[in-house]
Amino acid sequence: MIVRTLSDCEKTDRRVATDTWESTRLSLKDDGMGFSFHITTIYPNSETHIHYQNHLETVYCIEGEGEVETIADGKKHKIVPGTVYILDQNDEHYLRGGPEGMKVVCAFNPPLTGKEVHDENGVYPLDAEPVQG
Ligand code: 9YT
Repeated sequence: MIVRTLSDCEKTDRRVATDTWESTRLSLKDDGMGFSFHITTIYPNSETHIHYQNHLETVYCIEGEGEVETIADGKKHKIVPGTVYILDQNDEHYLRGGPEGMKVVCAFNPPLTGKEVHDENGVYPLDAEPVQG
């Protein structure tokens, strides 16, 4: 069994910060779980263009408020605590933090290795094929 705390992980390179979000990866590929598991803060009044073409992601809001706009259809989805959004179609989207930002829990399949950064298209490079359920 593996036991970690968020506060310990935040002090290591498991924590990654950008201009619009910061994220601590509690579990990564090398844990062998088939997914990675992250605690992410979306900064207030931010907008991030994301298109995980190589990853599936599930995101559950635990604090704050924000919005996801799916680019293919222009639909805007309000995100509040208790809301989950599931990018089952590798959906290209804008992720926006509300006035107080938002805290979310994310799971990625395939798992992130921890080294990825979004490229200019909001994509993480592929490390492995997704495992379909
Ligand atoms: C919700 C989302 O995808 N935010 C971007 C950061 C991501 N959760 C990560 O790399 O940890």
